[in-house]
Amino acid sequence: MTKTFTQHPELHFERLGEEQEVAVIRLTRSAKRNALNDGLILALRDLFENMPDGVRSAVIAGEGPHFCAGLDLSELKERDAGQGLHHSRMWHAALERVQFGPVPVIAALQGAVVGGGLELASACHIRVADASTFYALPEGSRGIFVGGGGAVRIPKLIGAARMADMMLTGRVYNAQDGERIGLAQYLVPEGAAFDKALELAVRVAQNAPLTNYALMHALPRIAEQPADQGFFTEAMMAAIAQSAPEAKTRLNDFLEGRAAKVRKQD
Ligand code: 1HE
Repeated sequence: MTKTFTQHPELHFERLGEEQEVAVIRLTRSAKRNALNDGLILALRDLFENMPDGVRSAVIAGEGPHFCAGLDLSELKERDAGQGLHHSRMWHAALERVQFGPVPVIAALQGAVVGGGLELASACHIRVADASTFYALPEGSRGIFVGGGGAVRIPKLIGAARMADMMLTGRVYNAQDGERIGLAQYLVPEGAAFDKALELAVRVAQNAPLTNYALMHALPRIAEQPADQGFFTEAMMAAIAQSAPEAKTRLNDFLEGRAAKVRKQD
């Protein structure tokens, strides 16, 4: 069955790479600092649920000087408790499709990565930040709370104490400190985040699909299991991965000198 998603005017989609294997998804609402309104959140979900066949990794980026200013505050009208609950659950459903979707996702960050923008970034598997990046959770000062999964995902990156500090005091982390505490895995010069993210996405796309699946779907679950169960789940996943024909081909390639060695990086 051919998958199709509905094109959204503020969510640009294209495919790059020699085999068009990398999906590039760009928030194109720079006049509003890529603030995420309900339409954009639903479009993200639709896209990840209907990612075209042949895509093996993805990059999420924001147009303009900022990655994403978070929730579109102009839509934050009076909601009763039930509506607020469903709104948050809508974000959860969309970002769950990013984190546990079809392919690893690399976020290319610059400028503001704030509020729901940080929640979106934290649902991605790799974050590449350029030197202009800054991170904040202004929900604390807006009288609200995170609602896009941030309370679950952000403490896994930086710990609950640092997240509480960001929300209680309005602390803003710059790019260097963000990388130091674990908000991003890569820090690159200003303007270089997209190219680095694309380079990584091309590399990630070369992995065996089952390995990428294990890293996206098994690893985070194993990390949450008690050690005894985690070891067991790891053994099951290892057995499944190594029995795939592609794993056997790759192992033979190494043993017969056709595959790259691990080399020290400069
Ligand atoms: C917006 C938004 C937005 C900008 N919703 N319209 N997020 C925040 O609390 C962050 C709010 N935004 C900012 O602090 C700043 O806009 C930025 C640091 C991101 C960028 O500053 P700057 O000087 O480049 O832009 P600007 O002049 O502040 O904004 C340009 C326009 O974007 C302006 O609209 P305009 O019609 O006057 O031109 C802004 O109103 C608009 N804009 N950010 C709506 N967020 C699932 S729960 C998640 C909860 C949250 O994410 S709360 C945190 C929300």
